[in-house]
This record gives sequence, C-alpha cells and structure tokens, in this order.
Amino acid sequence: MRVALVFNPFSYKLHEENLRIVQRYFGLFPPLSLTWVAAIAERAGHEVIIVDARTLQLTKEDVYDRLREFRPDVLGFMMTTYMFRETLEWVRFLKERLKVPVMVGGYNLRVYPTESVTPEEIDFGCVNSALHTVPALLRELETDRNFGDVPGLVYKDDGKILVTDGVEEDFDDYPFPARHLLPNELYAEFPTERKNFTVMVTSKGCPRSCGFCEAGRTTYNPRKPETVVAEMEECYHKHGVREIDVFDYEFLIHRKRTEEILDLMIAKKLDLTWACRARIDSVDPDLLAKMKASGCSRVYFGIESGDQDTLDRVNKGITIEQIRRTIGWCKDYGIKALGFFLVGVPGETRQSVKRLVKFAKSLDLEYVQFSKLTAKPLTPLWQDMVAEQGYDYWREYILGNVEERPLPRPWTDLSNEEIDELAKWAYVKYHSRLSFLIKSTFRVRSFDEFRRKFYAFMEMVFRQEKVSEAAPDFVAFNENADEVRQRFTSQYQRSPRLPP
Ligand code: B12
Repeated sequence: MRVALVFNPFSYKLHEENLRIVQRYFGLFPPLSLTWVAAIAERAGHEVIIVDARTLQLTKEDVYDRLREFRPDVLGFMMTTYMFRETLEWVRFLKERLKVPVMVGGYNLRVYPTESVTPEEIDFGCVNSALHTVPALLRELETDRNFGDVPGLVYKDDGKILVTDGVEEDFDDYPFPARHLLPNELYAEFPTERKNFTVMVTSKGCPRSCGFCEAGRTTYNPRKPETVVAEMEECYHKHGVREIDVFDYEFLIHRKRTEEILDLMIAKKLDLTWACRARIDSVDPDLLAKMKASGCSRVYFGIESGDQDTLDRVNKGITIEQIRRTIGWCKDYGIKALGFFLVGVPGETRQSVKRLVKFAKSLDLEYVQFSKLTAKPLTPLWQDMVAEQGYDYWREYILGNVEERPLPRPWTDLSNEEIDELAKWAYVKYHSRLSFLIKSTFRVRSFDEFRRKFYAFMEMVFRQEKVSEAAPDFVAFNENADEVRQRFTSQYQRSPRLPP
C-alpha cells in the first residue's frame, strides 16, 4: 500500500505550559513518531512518504498537490492533546480531497482513544504502539477488512466505536526511525551547535513520580546499548548527523546501561555532539567525565524550583544541595547545564518567583526554561482537578466542546494572567545580564546559532505581548527559510496549482 504520513505545522496555544516566544524558537525537529510508523510500515513492505509541512513551510494546498502525485491509499497523522484541533483541520482538508482512509496515532490516543476518533473524517486510531497495529491494519485494508483482528486499534463499525486489545512488545524490536524520508539538513533546536541535527528516543517510560509529569510511574522500557549506538552510527554515516538530542524522559536513569552506551560510543570514535535530559541525582563526576569523553555537550536538568518545600510538594525527590553540587560538577567537566523551572507552583507568590529567578541566576546556567505549571493530561495534578471539578477540560477540547484557554491553577492565589506575566518577567530578567550575554556570545559555535539566539533575545525583550494571546497566525522560527523556498519550490510547491 502507499502510505502518506503528514506532520502539520502547529501554532501557539493558550493552554500550553510554555510562552509563545519559547514555542517560536524551540526549534524545528524531525517528526520522530511518524518516522517510527514509517519504518514499521516500510518493513512490512509498504511504500511510505513523510511530508514534514512544518519544516518545509507547506500550506495545506501544497501538501495536497504533493499527495495527489503520490496517490496514497491511506493517510496518517500524529495527534497530541494540545494540538488536536489543529491537526484535525489538516485531516479534514486532505480527507475531503483525497478520499482515502485516515489513521491517527500518538500520545493523545493513549489518553483519549475513543474520543480521538469521534470526528467522522478519522477512520482508525492506533491506541499505543504502531509495531503490531500498523502492519496488521494495512494488511486488513488490503484484504478482508476484519479490523477486529488488528491489535491495539480503535475503529468504527456500524456507528459504534470499538477498541481491540493491544499486545506486549519489546522496544528493541522496532526498526530504526525512517530518517531517510526527512530533510535532515533543515532541523535544529535552539541550542544546536552542529548540523545535521536529529533527535532520538532510546527508552520509553519513567519510573519516578513527579506530580506535574504525565510520564511518571510508567514502565521503563529501554533499548539495548548496542541498538542505541547502531542507530547513532546510522545517523552519522547515512544522514550526515553530527548532533543528537536524546529526548528520553530520563536517559541516564539506569547507570549500567548508560555506561555501556557511553563505552560503545567512545570505542566507535563517533564524532558526535550530544545532549540529553536527566535528573539532578542521576549524575556524578565519574559519569560526567565519561559523558564528556563520548561527546556530550549539554544536559537539560529538571530543576523546577529553588525552594525545598516546593520541590517536596511536587514530589521531585531532589534537594537544593544536590542541585548546586551537580551544576558545579557539570562546570568542572565542561558540560553545559540547562535548567527547566516551574512558575505558578503550589503557594506561588510574586516574591517566590523573584526568589526563583535569583536562584536560577546563582546557578549560572547556559539556558533556562520557565514553564507555567499546568494540569496536563495523565498527571497527578490533572487527576486531582478532574476529581474535584468533575470536569475534564482536555476531553472537552478534543470533543470540540470548549474553546482553547488557560486551565485554572487552584493551588496558587496568583491569577493566570499574573503567572503568564511573571514567566515573561523571569525570562527577561535571567537573560538581560551583561555577564550572561557576553559569555553566551563567546560560546556560540556557528553563525546559525548566533542568529537564532540574537533574534530570540531581541524578540523576548522588545516584542513580547504583556499577557499571552491566542496566535492563529503563529509561525515557528525557521533559520532555513530561504533555503527551503529555493530547494523545495520545484519539488513541493507547484504553480499554477493543479486543478482539483
Ligand atoms: C520527539 C517529540 C516531539 C518532536 C517531534 C514530534 C513527534 N512526536 O514526532 C517535537 C519537538 C516536534 C514535538 C512537538 C510537540 N510535542 Co512532543 N514529543 C516528542 C517525544 C519526546 C518523543 C516522541 C517519540 O518518538 N516517542 C517514541 C515513540 C516510539 O512513541 P510515540 O511517539 O508514542 O509513537 C508511537 C505511537 O504513539 C504510535 N504513533 C504515533 N504517531 C502515530 C501516527 C500514526 C498514523 C499511527 C498509526 C501511529 C502513531 O506509533 C509510534 C510507534 O509505535 C514525546 C515523549 C515520548 N518520550 O514519547 C513527546 C510528546 C509526544 N510531545 C508532547 C507535546 C506536548 C508536544 C507539543 C505540544 C509541545 C509544544 N508545546 O510544542 C508539540 C506538539 C506537536 C504536534 N504536532 O502536535 C507530549 C504529548 C502529550 C499529549 N497529551 O499529547 C509528549 C508525550 C511529551 C510529554 N510528556 O509531554 N514533540
């Protein structure tokens, strides 16, 4: 079968935890979920394309033109809760014109499997992993259409929405993501130092239980060190990758596995720069030395707060002393430490946000993110909110019953507007220090990196709105905009348009 997977551009949403400026400069990333689906479908013998409309700056009409040439038998989209309605607009537009079955998958299906397929344009939903579901679904579409035999599927039968049981899987059985279907040279994240840049996921789940995170208490399912490093080698040799950001919830949680991966990377002498997310208590000097030797450039730490009471209330399980010690070690070993912080935590006041920024400054981090604490689906905060209010905003949003808006934060006396304003203030205060600006400028490794950081700074200080507003015309910063226009015009953007 001919399978077309579409990654649609997405705008800024008022219910998001991040500010618009962060969303705009966060980066252009490979649509990793779809590359897994593509690789699984290709391994089962199907012909697949991925259209990354976000990075290639394609409109719905451009994508339609491209897909009319490809003539897909089935269309696929990745759905998150936050961007559900936007992706649905793309589904509607393309389904109406191409008139082929539409399958959707992604994290939102795990949270709201049946709700996600209520729109009539969506035919199938992959509840969890695509590993067994996608090959079986494509086989049934080609043959007998016995969808009840497909594991882990939501489908419609005679007006009813039905869900089949999934099957156990081993993450190691996945093929490598189909990066050969992507414009790998166009990706970069805000701190990217080298290109080509890509992201990897080497484990699923997280055994910890932070109160604000949806991944807590989920089964930790890692890929073997040999598999991880073989994927890195493929990235290096086949896709010209020189920088990888490992997007695992917690890459370093299993010490033995981490060391095996690092030893293999060192033995293979891969000239790769890499980054990962980690807990403050997952590293020590020995590990950092080995990470540095294997090419690690930066680590994103979930620091959250500079106040021990708050750390305890969100069940973070770390201490202020550990935070200071770990950041100090990173400096000793020449690894850049980046910090994620929360604004609008239980009991937050204007004074406590000031203390938070002071604490962040005292750590002298290379990069900070101040997110607005939000009751995201599947988090303990969300569970409490649904239980107390008897109402689930996210479910209603998926069903189209409610307009996008910031969620209530009953755990603080500050209003949503105040929290938004304070988060902006925190960014400006943190970054507008002469010492920080000078240091950051000297650390820049490429012109692209300089331009990205310079534009973000100017926009943050001079062009941010006072309180976040909806932004339907939002466009992510694309440092390759000219190149995209030149290189892809002939391939994707056809003029005059083909008649419908
Ligand atoms: C890489 C990544 C990104 C990348 C690439 C997008 C992508 N997902 O490909 C970027 C940076 C662009 C991104 C953006 C966003 N992301 Co993101 N992202 C991830 C991350 C870290 C890894 C995805 C991955 O490869 N996982 C491993 C694979 C094996 O699992 P999987 O993604 O679930 O995919 C499997 C199945 O779900 C299924 N499947 C997935 N898609 C499809 C599609 C079809 C057609 C089918 C049949 C099956 C299928 O098959 C896959 C293989 O088994 C996950 C967290 C995580 N560790 O999973 C968050 C995650 C998916 N993102 C999340 C969020 C919130 C976002 C943003 C809203 C952030 C933002 N504010 O901008 C945007 C939204 C993008 C959008 N279009 O809606 C949330 C989603 C939560 C939710 N309730 O929906 C997650 C879970 C992170 C988190 N814990 O908050 N993201």
